Amino acid sequence: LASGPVVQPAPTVDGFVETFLGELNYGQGTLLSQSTLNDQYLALARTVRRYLMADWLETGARRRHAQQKTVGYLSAEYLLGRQLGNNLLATNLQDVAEEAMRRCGIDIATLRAQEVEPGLGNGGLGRLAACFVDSLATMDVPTIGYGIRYEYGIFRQTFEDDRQVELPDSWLSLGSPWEFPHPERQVLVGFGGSTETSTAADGTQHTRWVPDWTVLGMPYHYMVPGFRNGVVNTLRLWSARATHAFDLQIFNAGDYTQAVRAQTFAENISKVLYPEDSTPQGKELRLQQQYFFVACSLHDFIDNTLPADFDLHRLPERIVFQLNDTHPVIAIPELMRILVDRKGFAWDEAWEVTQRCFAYTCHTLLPEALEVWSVELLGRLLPRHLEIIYRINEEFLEQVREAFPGDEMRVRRMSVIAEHPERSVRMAYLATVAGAKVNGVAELHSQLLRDKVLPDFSQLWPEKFTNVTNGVTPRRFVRLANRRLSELLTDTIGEGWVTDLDRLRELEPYADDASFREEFRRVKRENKERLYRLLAVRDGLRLPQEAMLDVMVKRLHEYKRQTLKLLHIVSLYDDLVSGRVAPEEMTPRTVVFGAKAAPGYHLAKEIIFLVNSVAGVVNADPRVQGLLSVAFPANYNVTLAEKLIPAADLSEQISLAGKEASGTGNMKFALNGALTIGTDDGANVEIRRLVGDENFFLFGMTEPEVERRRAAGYTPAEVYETTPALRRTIDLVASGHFTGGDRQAVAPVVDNLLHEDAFMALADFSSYLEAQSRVDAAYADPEAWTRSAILNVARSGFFSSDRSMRDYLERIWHS
Ligand code: 26Q
Repeated sequence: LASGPVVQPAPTVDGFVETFLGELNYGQGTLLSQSTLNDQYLALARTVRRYLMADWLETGARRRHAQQKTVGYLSAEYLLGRQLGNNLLATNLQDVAEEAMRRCGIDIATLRAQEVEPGLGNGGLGRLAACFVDSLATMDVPTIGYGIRYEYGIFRQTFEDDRQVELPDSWLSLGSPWEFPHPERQVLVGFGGSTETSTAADGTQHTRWVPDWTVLGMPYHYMVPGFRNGVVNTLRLWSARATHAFDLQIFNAGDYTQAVRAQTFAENISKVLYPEDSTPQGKELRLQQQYFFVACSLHDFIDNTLPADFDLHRLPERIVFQLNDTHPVIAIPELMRILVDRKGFAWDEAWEVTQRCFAYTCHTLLPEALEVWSVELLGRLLPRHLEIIYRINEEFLEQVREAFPGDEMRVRRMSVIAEHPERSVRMAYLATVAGAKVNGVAELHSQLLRDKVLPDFSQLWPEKFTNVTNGVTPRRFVRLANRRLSELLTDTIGEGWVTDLDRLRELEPYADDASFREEFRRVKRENKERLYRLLAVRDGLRLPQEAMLDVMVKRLHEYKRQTLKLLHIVSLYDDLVSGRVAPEEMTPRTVVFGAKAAPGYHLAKEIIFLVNSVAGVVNADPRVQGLLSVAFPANYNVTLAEKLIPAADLSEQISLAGKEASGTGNMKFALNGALTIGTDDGANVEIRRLVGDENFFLFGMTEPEVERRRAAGYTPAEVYETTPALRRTIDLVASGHFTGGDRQAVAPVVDNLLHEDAFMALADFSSYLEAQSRVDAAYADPEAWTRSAILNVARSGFFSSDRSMRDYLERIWHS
């Protein structure tokens, strides 16, 4: 058996053509001359897949043999993005495949465009999981990514009359060449029912859960290739199937339609990704999803991955489950149940093992986003788990009483069970009590997590808390998305940067090299041209080539403050049309937004409407032609991000300080040579520290200033009254200028800003505008701007997710 990863020899174009035609003929059952684009895409994907298969099998065998500790990444979301390009890159087959397709008379770019990306995530958290598994494969860390194979991923966004309309994302409908169902690894999962306790002859009690309905989990395996290192790890996503036993019963009772309905009911569990990424409702189906994938995953590892005779007392030597936010936290009582009820462990023994098997990553600071489940619902769906949670809590609270005698207030504050407004389980507290480690996702966030979200816990267990700043994979977000920059980098400093991003430092001296700056600008220009060609075809947009490209892409949220960006645009527009600023004084700008709003988040949808309305009027106004344009291409996703980010000059990271846990788009922009305008929030803080103050446009209140301002009583209307530029801007919006005179249509956003403004956009308006003037001035000096852009690239190597993974290994998984 091979002991290390084996890198396969490079295949030939002839061999590739032969395999491709074989897949087309015998896989798709068609002739090249008869085949559709989709036939060709599927055949190409299956061809690439074949080149990965030997490495996949070999990696699996090597992992089984080596018996090392595995990382079990538990995440309800993986926002993978398209697979074909990534897998061609990982296997170094890009050129061979392109030439092979050319010989068949096929343009490979057209085939790549056929792929519907697996959008199995909402945004940052899901994309982070995808970056992490990429890095772990590239670093040859034994990893299993566990998650849910949603039949419908994040909705497809369209606009009708400037308003968001959601369409289902049926990403599987044209065939899914990257997945492998494994029916032999199916798992049975129970729900509902009750618990039974019996007492043995020796007096020991034994509890058993008797569920009243079950579903099957069907695993689908996805390849996670490392970058040209012969490693292919596995992502295992679960799909819900009806059990035969269940419907047979009903069939036998003669009720055919009822049986079919039962099947549909079971299969609903993995039907659709919930599109809310904050303040989610406590929906029963969502809890079913969470328990479903977690139960499948634990069973899969314990009973189908470990050797049959493995002593589970040593489980922590073989697995660490990383909890990607609280969504998989029900895994904690599930492992306790497995060990105590099924494997005969004593409670204390099981607790000891469980505590060492889990670590928890928190991704939020918003109190309303902290997940809680009502005791009523949890007890109905998972009665045994609720009992276990109660016992964990009892023993934990005893520990608190011992550490802080007489402090019953503290005990109530720290209880895993909240009493108000209804009795419910605080999942973040459960994760903190049970996990060996708790981490935030950027330095500032981890600090606020300790001080604001979980202060009592960090006082009790200071050593539990740590930080791991997020990162992004340079393979997808630089090497694949920005081929031109990648070639320039490789020509300049060699190709080592792709797997050792700190080497971008070697670029620093070139910031002062005029011919390198010229090349760097050429790369940006060509990326812009490519983007504008795409947006012309995709969205019918015509954008000027020369203007500064100013990009704000992220989920639509009040705290992220897309409205602040919008106020800036309106203010620029007003300055121009009112003559306060002469055309020749204006630095031409194109602003691009990309954002999906949760379908039930009404204010967010009103903001989308307003952005589209402003874009319509601005773009049609001849007075600002070529000086100011606004584009809002629909359906921002990973695929579009890969086109937008490499073309951007300016990255908008303008959340209210203390609200954005980290951000990861901010990192992608910096690595692609955009300058950031941003608040002192999340990972912006670290970006600014690394790239240098002079290469970053900082504005806005700091987190402590936000706190003080709020404590003093924040009244947005006062800011409006006392800031003339703001007043003009809001008045222009409120007048209906952008909505064909309809004042009613803008009222939801305007009224909210004037009377609520929960995220203090108005308070930061002046500071933001002032920073934007600095941006305009800086952009007017191309040499200085380019120098800053190059330094952003050179100094952002820290934000590789490879570094994040090293930090997790060092601070969390190896301890
Ligand atoms: C929870 C329960 C029920 C339904 C939905 C949810 C849910 C789903 C997704 C709650 C939250 C999310 C996603 C959160 C998220 O993406 N957070 C972001 O995580 C990034 C990676 O750490 C950070 O960079 C961002 O700052 C953070 O907002």
